[in-house]
Amino acid sequence: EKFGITQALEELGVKNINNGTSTGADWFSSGGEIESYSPVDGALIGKVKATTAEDYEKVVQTAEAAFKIWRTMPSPQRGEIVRKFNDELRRLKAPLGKLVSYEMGKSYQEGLGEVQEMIDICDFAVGLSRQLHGLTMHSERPGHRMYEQYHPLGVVGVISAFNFPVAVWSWNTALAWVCGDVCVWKGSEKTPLTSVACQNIAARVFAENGLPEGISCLITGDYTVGEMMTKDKRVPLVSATGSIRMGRKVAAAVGERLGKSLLELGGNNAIIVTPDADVKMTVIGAVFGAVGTAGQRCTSTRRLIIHESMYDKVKGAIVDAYKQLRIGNPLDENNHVGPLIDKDSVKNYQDALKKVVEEGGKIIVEGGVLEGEGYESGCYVKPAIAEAENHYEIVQHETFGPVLYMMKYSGGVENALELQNGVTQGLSSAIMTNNLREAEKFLSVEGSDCGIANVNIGTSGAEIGGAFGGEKDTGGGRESGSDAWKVYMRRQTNTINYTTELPLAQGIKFDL
Ligand code: UN1
Repeated sequence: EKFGITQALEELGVKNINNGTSTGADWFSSGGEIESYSPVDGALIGKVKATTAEDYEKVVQTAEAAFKIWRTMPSPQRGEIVRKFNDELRRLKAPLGKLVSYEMGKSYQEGLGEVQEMIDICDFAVGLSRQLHGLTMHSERPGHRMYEQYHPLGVVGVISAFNFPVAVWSWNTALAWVCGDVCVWKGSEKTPLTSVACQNIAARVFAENGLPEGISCLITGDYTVGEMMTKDKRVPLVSATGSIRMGRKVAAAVGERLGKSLLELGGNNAIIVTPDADVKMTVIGAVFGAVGTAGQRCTSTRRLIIHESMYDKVKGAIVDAYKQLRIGNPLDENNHVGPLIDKDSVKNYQDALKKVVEEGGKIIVEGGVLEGEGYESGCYVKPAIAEAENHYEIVQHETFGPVLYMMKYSGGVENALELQNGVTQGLSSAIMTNNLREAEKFLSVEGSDCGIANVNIGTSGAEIGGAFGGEKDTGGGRESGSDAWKVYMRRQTNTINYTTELPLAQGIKFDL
């Protein structure tokens, strides 16, 4: 039995593997089949059916009916349900982490890490369920009280990507649930089985607690299924993670009907390495950032902006580190780098390497697709590094794979910041420095323009406690920690008059 996958699927209740039928949680889909192949070994793991327009209608009605029940449950009690869901995540961490690793291709450690993010956000949400605070204000009118409260929005649509097939869903749903919303989730069609596994866990917890499954709904399929939600007025908020191209479409469709969207789109994340950087830390941060998850995180390090005085030293240390990388089966914990998600992604990676050379870049760590034993899926590639200039078209573009661009800056940190901010995306950024002035400049109003700005840490691996997301083409949305919950609720300002007079605001006199 390969890597214990069959057992993991059984523990997760993902049924009927490879017999051509659905895999559980199947009330939501009756359309064409979606096959899920593992990039690890190219094997067919299972099939699910796609959601049709009729299925979608049923799903939204089920979700709307569930909302009527769920919204009246006190929020701390909803938190208690999230706690129970979290107990199940803790119990099933290993099989779910394994399925994530096998279906998506990230290392088992990172698969477990992703489930850990789910556990952490659920803990956060449980605490939050007692802290959905609004403010109270002093009314300008005598005998009046004014305060604000937050009410749930209704049906929240979640569109997530293959690269974090479970964590990003939970960032949205754990918060939305305690806020009193119900969720309809369209996971990536590249990772449908992890979606089914999560839906099964949620459905079981809701059923065991006498609650309708419609609090959590799953729809499956490609962008056309996502469009059913983005165009649907019954879905007041759509939270979407994915490419900038996808985000533009979502924002336009949701905006057209004046809905809300929360967008977490591409990044083009850089680490600035100053003359005061700790080289050892820089190497760890940069290499993990560039090759971790095979460069398929939104927060992956795409660019290194190195001061000329440090350039040769840092370049040498990083090129040496790349020589130590072991590429192969991500379920084997000795490997650092697993496969890309599919062959289209391999093609994008190859095109990027070709393009950077055409534009004048110089490859300093050769890439290439691996062949032979262990690499049968055709999705394993060598992490590559190119010396390039920031203005190259390919450098401006996010390639979802292990391609790192190195460039030099001279003079002060403001020159590095100009390069760093000189892209259309604005997700994550980092500076490696022991110089207080440089670090503070980087964090200042004149510094990084990204949603995430780290000092002496790489660009990837954010904790759930902070708000996650970024500016410019990254879409402006914030998910996960801090006060990101507010976007899942509608704010109401309430003013109560406890007198027998009716004074008007702004001192207006209106005598009858
Ligand atoms: C993503 O790639 O969409 O900060 C999410 C990180 C992870 C989440 C990445 N905690 O790298």
